[in-house]
Amino acid sequence: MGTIEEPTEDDLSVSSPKTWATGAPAVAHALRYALGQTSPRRTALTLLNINQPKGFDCPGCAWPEPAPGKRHANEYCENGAKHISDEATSRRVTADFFRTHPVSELAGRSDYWLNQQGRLTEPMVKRPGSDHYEPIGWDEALGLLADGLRALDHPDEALFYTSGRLANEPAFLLQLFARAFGTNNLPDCSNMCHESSGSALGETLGIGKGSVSLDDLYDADLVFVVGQNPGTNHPRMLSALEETKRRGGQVVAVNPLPEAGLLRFKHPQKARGIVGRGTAIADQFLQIRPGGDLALFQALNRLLLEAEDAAPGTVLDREFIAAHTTGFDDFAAHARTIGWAAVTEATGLTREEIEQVHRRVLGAGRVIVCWAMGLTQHKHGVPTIREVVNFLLLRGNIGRPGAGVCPVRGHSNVQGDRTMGIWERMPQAFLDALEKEFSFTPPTAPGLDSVDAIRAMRDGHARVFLGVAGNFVRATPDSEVTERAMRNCRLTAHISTKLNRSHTVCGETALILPTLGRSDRDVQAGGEQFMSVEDSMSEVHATRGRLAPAAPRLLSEVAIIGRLARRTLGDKPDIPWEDFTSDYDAVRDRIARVVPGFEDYNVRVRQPGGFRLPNPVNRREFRTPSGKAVFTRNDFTALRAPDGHLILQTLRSHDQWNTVPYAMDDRYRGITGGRRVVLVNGADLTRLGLAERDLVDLVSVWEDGRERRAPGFRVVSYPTPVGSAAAYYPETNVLVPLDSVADISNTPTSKSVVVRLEPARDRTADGQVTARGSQPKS
Ligand SMILES: Nc1nc2c(c(=O)[nH]1)N[C@H]1C(S)=C(S)[C@@H](COP(=O)(O)OP(=O)(O)OC[C@H]3O[C@@H](n4cnc5c(=O)[nH]c(N)nc54)[C@H](O)[C@@H]3O)O[C@H]1N2
Ligand SMILES: Nc1nc2c(c(=O)[nH]1)N[C@H]1C(S)=C(S)[C@@H](COP(=O)(O)OP(=O)(O)OC[C@H]3O[C@@H](n4cnc5c(=O)[nH]c(N)nc54)[C@H](O)[C@@H]3O)O[C@H]1N2
Ligand code: SF4
Ligand SMILES: [Mo]
Repeated sequence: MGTIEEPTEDDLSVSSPKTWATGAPAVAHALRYALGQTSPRRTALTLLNINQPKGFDCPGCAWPEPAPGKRHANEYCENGAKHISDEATSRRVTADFFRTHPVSELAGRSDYWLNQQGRLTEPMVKRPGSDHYEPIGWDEALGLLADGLRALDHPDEALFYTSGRLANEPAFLLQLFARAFGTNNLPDCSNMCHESSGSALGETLGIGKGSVSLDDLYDADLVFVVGQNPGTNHPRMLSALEETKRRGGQVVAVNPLPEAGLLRFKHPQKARGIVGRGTAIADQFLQIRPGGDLALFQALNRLLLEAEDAAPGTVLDREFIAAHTTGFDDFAAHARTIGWAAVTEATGLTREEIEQVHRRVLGAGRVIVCWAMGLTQHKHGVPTIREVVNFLLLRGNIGRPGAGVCPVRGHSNVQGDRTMGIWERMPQAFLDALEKEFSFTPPTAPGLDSVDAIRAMRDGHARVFLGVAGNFVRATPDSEVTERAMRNCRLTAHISTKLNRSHTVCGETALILPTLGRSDRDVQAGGEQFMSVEDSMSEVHATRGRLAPAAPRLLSEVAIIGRLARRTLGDKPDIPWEDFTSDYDAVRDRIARVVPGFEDYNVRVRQPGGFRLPNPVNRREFRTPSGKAVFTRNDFTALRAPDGHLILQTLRSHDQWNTVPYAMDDRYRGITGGRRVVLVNGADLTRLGLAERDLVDLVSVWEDGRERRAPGFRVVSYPTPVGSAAAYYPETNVLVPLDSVADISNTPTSKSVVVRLEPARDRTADGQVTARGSQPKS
């Protein structure tokens, strides 16, 4: 395993993008990563337990597992195996490590290097004025944090950030603690992820979640996969789509990039998947311009209205519209004004292509639309998703088998965390239920989301930051602004499994509180514990760590939050934090009484495969003010970069988990040995006077006139639509202006950043750039 070298960007090699995803090489690739992290024995143990009824939930994405009887012995994908191996690594970060590496040095390290150091092992503190983390006992660490919280002038000066890695039980306790402390400041990764979906679905259907199950997906006649790269980010979704196709369904993929998994799929667990050509996934691929999806769905809606005019009573589900919806007339009047010239300009698609999709829709009794970040992270993300809902409502494709909305979630429990109350704006009914159960009055003023949390730290209105899982300073936009904001805090603390940049860009006092991961066995006073999670399709099930904990001094998240809450709050309000820690059944009993749908939680979560939360939409019950589903009228929007500029999307490579790159490769896109690359259409290269491999800086342009620069990117010619570009997150977060957010959801517009490419300014003497790139030189 040896020492970890900083990666350089000198080995960049580019081949043409792959046209298929998954298969034998993928499995070998995952094993290679696993064996680089730990022993063959631990690798085998890890892989035997992932996604099995008695094992742990994959800590990767939120794609659901098939019902227990229908699971493979290997119910995981290449990336799932990598995510779990990354956690189960045998490498360790010890007190010695921090003695050798001052914080100022660590702040100049790459995300890759920090993560590769291994699992955190003991609590550490960086005291004011010091440049080193040093060991601290748990009692003292939690006492320091509790004192910091209590010393604030107002509870709203504290921030409690989480990422969707957190399981239900600690998530419920964290929001309980924050609210008992007196604040709704619960920013989370969802603010930067599917917030636009939650906003649009809540407003139109009355609940901010997807409505479909795996069986629905299998039974659909037509599935749209929009703004999503499942081959990399939700690999087992491809097995589900393969099944849809086997049963005669069709798939339409909408994406600016010809992503490998959308085109062809080879199933790694089936012999025919390993050899041969595999299954073609997309029956039709629409290579859309960034941000063109609103126009696309408006055009499809107009075509449906016109088809109904031509053959009344045959196209729209008139009965459903009359009985279950409002706003149809206003929506329809507006939809009829959408013009073809504007649509083809906004989408980059031809009228024939869109009419071909329309014919597929007419031939499909049951339609599902799946989407992810390609829709949510745009300024008009919410209207786009509302237009998708209009599209489904027109033919009654909501609330019946084989049809519905499918926002495909990212983190394994991001949906569950919201269900548990991790949201800065939980509805009053939830707050009332908390009050009844715990006899205190939760604050009602809305808290801060991720973007507003940064503003509050920047402006000195928030002074203590606690991050539970996640990597706040790397996941958020405008890295330089965010880092200054974080450094402005009096006290920052992180409950984490692995070292990341948020530990190195810290407040005056900083704490690292190391914790058990998903795969670690969790033994408390009441015996061995398990936790539970909710996937993207509202299935709630148990997750139980099976490996020996990474270090003897780790505490579980539940224990850390429980002990911190006790130290901070004392016995006011009277909440039995110790009971919660010794037996997680005690937490679940409370969840059962506070959160609708969790009745008999402790019994039902022990059934193999758990249980599914009911979605009222599937009974055609819409919890909107009118009690009906809502058609909306959405202003036509198209994205356009000024002359000489491109619209940049920031996306994930095949070899990373969010802010954590595992390697410098992106196999399916044909890129190896470098992440500081920008993918640009060949015609734009010619127009901009650039050549393949040129070294450029990406400079983002925003109305505040401030220059944001990501230095040292290699230009790669790639089939992205003319006028657009793509580069990896988080290296490009420095370019996303804090104030460039989606309307309504306040989600950073990570998929549409206006940039220009300039010849690189800073090169090292030999003309090379290092992977450190934009990070401050220490
Ligand atoms: N291996 C791996 N798996 C992951 C993650 C990871 O980092 N690594 N992250 C997890 C998380 S938290 C999330 S949220 C999900 C994210 O899953 P995705 O949303 O698939 O992730 P991104 O890489 O952001 O890719 C967005 C896709 O949208 C396309 N796109 C960009 N702009 C547009 C547009 O305007 N219109 C359309 N139609 N398409 C567009 C891009 O070309 C790309 O294919 O993945 C989860 N799974
Ligand atoms: N430019 C740009 N920015 C983006 C995006 C984008 O597409 N483009 N995507 C956004 C999206 S969709 C998301 S979800 C966010 C992701 O943002 P985050 O969720 O904040 O980031 P992660 O990289 O998933 O966090 C990784 C860290 O989590 C910790 N961790 C891992 N497992 C555990 C665990 O079991 N317990 C605890 N306590 N800690 C653990 C480790 O210390 C690890 O370093 O980023 C957002 N930012
Ligand atoms: S599809 Fe997602 S949840 Fe399933 S094994 Fe792969 S990464 Fe894990
Ligand atoms: Mo996400």
